[in-house]
Amino acid sequence: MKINAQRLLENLDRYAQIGKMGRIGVERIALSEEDKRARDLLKAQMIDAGLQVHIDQLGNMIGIRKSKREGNPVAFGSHLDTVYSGGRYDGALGVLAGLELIQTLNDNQIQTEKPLALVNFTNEEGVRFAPDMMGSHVYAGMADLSDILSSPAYDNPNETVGSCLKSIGYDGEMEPGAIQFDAFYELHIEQGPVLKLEQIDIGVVEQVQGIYWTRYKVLGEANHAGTTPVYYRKDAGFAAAKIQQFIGKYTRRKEGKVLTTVGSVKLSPDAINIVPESAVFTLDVRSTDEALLRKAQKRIDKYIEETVEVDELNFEREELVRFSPVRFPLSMTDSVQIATQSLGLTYKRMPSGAGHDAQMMAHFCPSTMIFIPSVRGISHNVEEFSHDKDVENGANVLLAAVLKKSSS
Ligand code: HGY
Ligand code: MN
Ligand code: MN
Repeated sequence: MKINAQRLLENLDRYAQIGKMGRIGVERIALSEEDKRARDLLKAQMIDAGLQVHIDQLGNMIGIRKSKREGNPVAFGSHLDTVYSGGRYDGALGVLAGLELIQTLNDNQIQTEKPLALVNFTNEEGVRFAPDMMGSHVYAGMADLSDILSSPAYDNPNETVGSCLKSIGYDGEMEPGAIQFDAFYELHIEQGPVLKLEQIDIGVVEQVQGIYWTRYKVLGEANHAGTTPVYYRKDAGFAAAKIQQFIGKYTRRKEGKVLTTVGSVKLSPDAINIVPESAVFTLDVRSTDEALLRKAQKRIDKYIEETVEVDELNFEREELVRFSPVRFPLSMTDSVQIATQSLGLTYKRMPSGAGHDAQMMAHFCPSTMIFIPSVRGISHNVEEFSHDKDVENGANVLLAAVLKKSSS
């Protein structure tokens, strides 16, 4: 049995119109009006596919397909939110391939032994509200719901996760985690260059990098750009530039083992003729090795403390995310490999550089991921693209793996 590729591709295109950006890009920020529209469409399609829809208190959407017997459902899904100037596949592929799986079983009147669950997790990207993988993080019982609901938007402290959930009408009743899963599968684009470069159809994901997110605020003193001698300056911008240099060099010295990114830098008052009073910047550190993660974080913090001291400045440090690397159980990664082989597709067992909801689900039930190739390895970019054939292959691997998992 195979999925209906045309229906899946059309559905991907339909969701890509919600928050459409440029030629093929999408910007659908978590808890925004666009997120609401995509959620409303998914809810209608879940009901249309005969699923029992549950919305939890963090807006996670779970559609249950009943089966021959009671029990914990085999779950699959991902997220509908995107980053700023994002792509149409990151997240949406996993949710819509999951919906297509359900529709294919309906077309063929197939009843599985175990129930099935299609999931859309809230705020996987974390670009407006920390932490990322928020919905799955809470669903897996790894964070306190009330803390998360009070998490403020980076760009507007008056807006919180809770207030925005309410405004889009997805502050559900169900307690996160109330529905236990038998297993969890996430189909996702690789978002890197490996599968494409090696001309491989499917990535069998064995582990996911750990992620540390920290926000720093370096505090100097605003002063006149023309009258303030160098020795008299408390230049937060210059200190931040030195720190960024150090961070960039650090990741190049540890080539491939640790990745560090300064993705956001905001100077204030941000004027051409004023020595910057403050510099707010973020640090994203990643590695599959927790010890290297900790070492990198410690070394960078030490450099920041030294730099700030020498320049007679102050600084504030806010830990946003500390997610450990996870390794998926062999039983689950083998189930993806077997499904891939049964379809005559090539595969590579590999790690994931990006964080995913499956990384959180790994703390809740046996989980794993399926990757398809990303053209030019581009993602978190409006040019993100995967070929139709790869989308179809990924969805068929998901169908085969879930069918097997839910048949006994
Ligand atoms: O940051 C990540 O890796 C994911 O896209 N949220
Ligand atoms: Mn994603
Ligand atoms: Mn992403």
